[in-house]
Amino acid sequence: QPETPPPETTIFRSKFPDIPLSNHLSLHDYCFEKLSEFGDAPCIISTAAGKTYTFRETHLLSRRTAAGFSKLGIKQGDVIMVLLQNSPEYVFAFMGASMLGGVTTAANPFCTTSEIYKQFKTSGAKLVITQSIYVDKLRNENFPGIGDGLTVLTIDAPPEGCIPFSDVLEADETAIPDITIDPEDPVALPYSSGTTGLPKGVILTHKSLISSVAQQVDGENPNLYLKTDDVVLCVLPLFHIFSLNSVLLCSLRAGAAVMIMPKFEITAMLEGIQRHRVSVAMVVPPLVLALAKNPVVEKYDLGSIRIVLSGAAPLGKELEEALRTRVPQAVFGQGYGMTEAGPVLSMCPAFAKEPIPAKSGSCGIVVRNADLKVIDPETGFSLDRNQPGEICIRGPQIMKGYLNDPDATSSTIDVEGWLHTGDIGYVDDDDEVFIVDRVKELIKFKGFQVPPAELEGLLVSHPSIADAAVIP
Ligand code: 4UU
Repeated sequence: QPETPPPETTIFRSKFPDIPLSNHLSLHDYCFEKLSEFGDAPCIISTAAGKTYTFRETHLLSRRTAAGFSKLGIKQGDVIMVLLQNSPEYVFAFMGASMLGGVTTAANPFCTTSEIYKQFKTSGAKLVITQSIYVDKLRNENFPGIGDGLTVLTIDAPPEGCIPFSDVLEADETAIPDITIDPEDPVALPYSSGTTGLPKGVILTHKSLISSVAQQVDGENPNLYLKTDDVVLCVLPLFHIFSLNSVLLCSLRAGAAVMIMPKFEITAMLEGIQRHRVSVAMVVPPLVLALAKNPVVEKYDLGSIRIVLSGAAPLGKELEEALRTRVPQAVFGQGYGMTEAGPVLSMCPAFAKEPIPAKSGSCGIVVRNADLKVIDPETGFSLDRNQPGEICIRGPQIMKGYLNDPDATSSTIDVEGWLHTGDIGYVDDDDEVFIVDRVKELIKFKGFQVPPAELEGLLVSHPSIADAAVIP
């Protein structure tokens, strides 16, 4: 019996034209490329420290950090681990590492000691930057001794054996070693369980992150139009790719300020929004819930907000409607991301400079300079519009692969370069992406990943549990 040939692949593209992408810059040079245009404009507003850093100051302090890391022995290709709440030092450490050709792996400070140790160990981190309250998480039998094999910097008063981060900020910025960065070199190593198993290091290169940022904020008609007078809310944790990429890196590139808050606390956030006239609020559904439902919101002026961008988890229509009544002047929409995808796959077109309206519940349109397809998860054949299937993405922004895990890499990115997301969705007649389900093993809690395999491992480690299966 002759088999029926596979149908032709239906590829979905952005409605906005492709843009030229840099193929030679390092991430820090790309982000600070327009320093001469807006060097004196505010870059980081720290609510906790009551301090504002201009773009020029942020660049200088990042360079000093690079020189300071170099003095501590960090070399090109080395990994540094960041275990921090959002803070200006996060930015200096990430950018400073990039300037040395280093790689940042960031972890949630709420992770347990053993989770942090696994990431520390598998990433091969040479240095940890944290806060004094989390230093105890680095003291267990597995970690090398602090100050004795393990270098730990704290951004506040250092406990015994730790080095104050302020030391690196005093290094001589002209002492950065002369290195050449290849765009294919890694710069960020977030951890994600992907479609199956335990968390793995996701290799994001200079090229991937530059491409992803450019797909959002570059060009004549940016898909996510950030202006130099924008103030972007940075309350989502920077150890998650949504905040690192769409909040921080996009704002740096576009010349917008970020208002950095160490953690989500509704009153502090509302005060910050009112005081600093926040204009772009990047949020996750639990934050939308707080903004839409908490009565304290009525006491504050949210009139400065022009964009609300929600992502990282599905958002119900009722919640969206409830939020609209609280910030009626703002354009509301979603972005759809996945750590491995660099991370942004699609973005609401109503955020563009020349906006195109989007429907409620949609995750926007596929980003520029990328291909998206929807496949039948059984046959792998591509599906047409309005037919739900597994979403796949291809483009210069996707990860290079998982660290030291060629099998997981090849089962996620196929030979044609398509990254399989494990999300079920469809593209409608207006090119808008709708996510309807998930086929991968993943639970999301407040936008954070909870890999079932990790919970199963924890459960079966209990002497009275023979076997366990965790499902959403
Ligand atoms: C339904 O969640 C993220 C990244 C999100 C992001 C990044 C930049 C959103 C907007 C933006 O601008 O990454 P991960 O790796 O933590 O989780 C990925 C998974 C997806 O595969 C999908 O299942 O999180 C889910 N997800 C969403 N689901 C992400 N965004 C959405 C969404 N609706 N808008």
